[in-house]
Amino acid sequence: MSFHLDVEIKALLQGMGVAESEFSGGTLIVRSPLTGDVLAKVPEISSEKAIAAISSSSEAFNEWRKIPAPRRGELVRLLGEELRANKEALGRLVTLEVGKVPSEGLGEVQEMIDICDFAVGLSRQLYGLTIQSERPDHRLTEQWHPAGVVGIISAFNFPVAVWAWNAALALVCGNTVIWKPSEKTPLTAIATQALFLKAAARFGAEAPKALSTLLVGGREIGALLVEDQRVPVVSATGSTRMGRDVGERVARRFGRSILELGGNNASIVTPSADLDLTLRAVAFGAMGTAGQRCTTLRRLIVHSSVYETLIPKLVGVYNAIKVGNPVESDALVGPLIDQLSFEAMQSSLKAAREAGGTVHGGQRVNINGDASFYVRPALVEMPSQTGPVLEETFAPILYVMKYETLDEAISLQNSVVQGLSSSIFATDIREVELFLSAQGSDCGIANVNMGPSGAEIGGAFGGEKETGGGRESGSDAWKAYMRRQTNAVNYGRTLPLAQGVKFDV
Ligand code: UN1
Repeated sequence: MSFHLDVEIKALLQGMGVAESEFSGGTLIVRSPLTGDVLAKVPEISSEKAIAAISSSSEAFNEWRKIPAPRRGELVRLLGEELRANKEALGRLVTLEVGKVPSEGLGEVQEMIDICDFAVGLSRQLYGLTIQSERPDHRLTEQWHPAGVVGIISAFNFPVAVWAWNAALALVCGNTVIWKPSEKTPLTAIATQALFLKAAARFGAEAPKALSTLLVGGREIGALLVEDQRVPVVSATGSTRMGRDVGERVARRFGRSILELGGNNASIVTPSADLDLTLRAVAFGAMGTAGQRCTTLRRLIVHSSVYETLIPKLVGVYNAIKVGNPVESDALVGPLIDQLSFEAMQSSLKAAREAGGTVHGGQRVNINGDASFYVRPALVEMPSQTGPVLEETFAPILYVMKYETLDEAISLQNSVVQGLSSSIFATDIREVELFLSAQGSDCGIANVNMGPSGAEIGGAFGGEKETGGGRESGSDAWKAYMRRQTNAVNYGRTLPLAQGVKFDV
């Protein structure tokens, strides 16, 4: 092998300020999907220590909420500086731990930097409202207060950006954060926490010790966050199965959850589409990140008049795309995260064949031996939207179907249980506007002339139906990390009651 992953990992982590004891001698074995090699053995936290960490975080909240929001923004600005200074190293670590191609590894860190910038500006806003009171000499307003400890449960595929979306907002809002990363990606989390601690040290003593806490461990550690009354907000990214469980348990104790769950994202290609642009967008949307984004394009709904032009070309792109180890080559498609993911992909392809689908690609490619799982992305022509097409398989499978009328296409796109992202390829304004109207896409994200993935941080990110309804990142997503308080003030000398009620004692 031309590179030594464990040696490089050690140098990267130490370069970002991580002590060796944090990634060696532990029980959580971390493998690189690039080669299957063991990268590190990370110590896991015990339940007792995790419960104590929740206590420390609640105490830290009592201090942090007193700091003015623009000053809290300064800490997030420093975090953004640390991320800028360490972009190459952290991006590389994302590539080694998750298998993302280098530009996507770096892009993930850029997304963290962007949300820090966004949150710094937000720290001087967090606006409330003034509302007209129905009573004389009264003032009615609404203001936003921090919620408390925010639990963040993140998935392997965006191992650090999703933490940053949540943490940057939560921190400027005056909350403390506790992070339970995916068991598959603790190293990028440990590095990110080290960078946070550097920023906090530069910020000074106003930053309480337990402002941001990292809990490396299994499911039972995540469950502690989900069950604990002292964690009023739980933000969880992952499968619908996980989210249904988290959502129910958090709701039972009247906590708030922000859920980012499965996607089964479709694009509609209309007769007016620019087919060259469509081809490139579909390639990135469906094969980028080896199909392992929640926003990955999974269903392509193509008008019958352009099907015969577009699909053979697309199959050509699928045949030509370079699959490989992105550290050793200029491959655009890296490995799947692990064997389970490979098996899930193969079983979906089998089900697709049984349902009458014609499969192009999808076979395993031997790049770095038996312990890594590289595949050729699969394009599957389906006679109808059935079987595996209705499910999210977290792998590069694109199901392609034909349609005749736009109403039929929109109805196909909407008739799955997931509702994250969607897009239309069209230059006819009527088609575009219908797709964006109330009768159009039912998803949280609806794009025009681009694929469904690769959202910018400035917009609210999230989806409807079994995607969970949460919104993170831009727009007014910050409100989910705060509690709203309505304030009515009587500055007169009488006591007029609302609704004209009389109660003279
Ligand atoms: C995810 O896959 O968990 O829109 C999030 C995108 C990225 C985020 C994806 N900005 O593809």
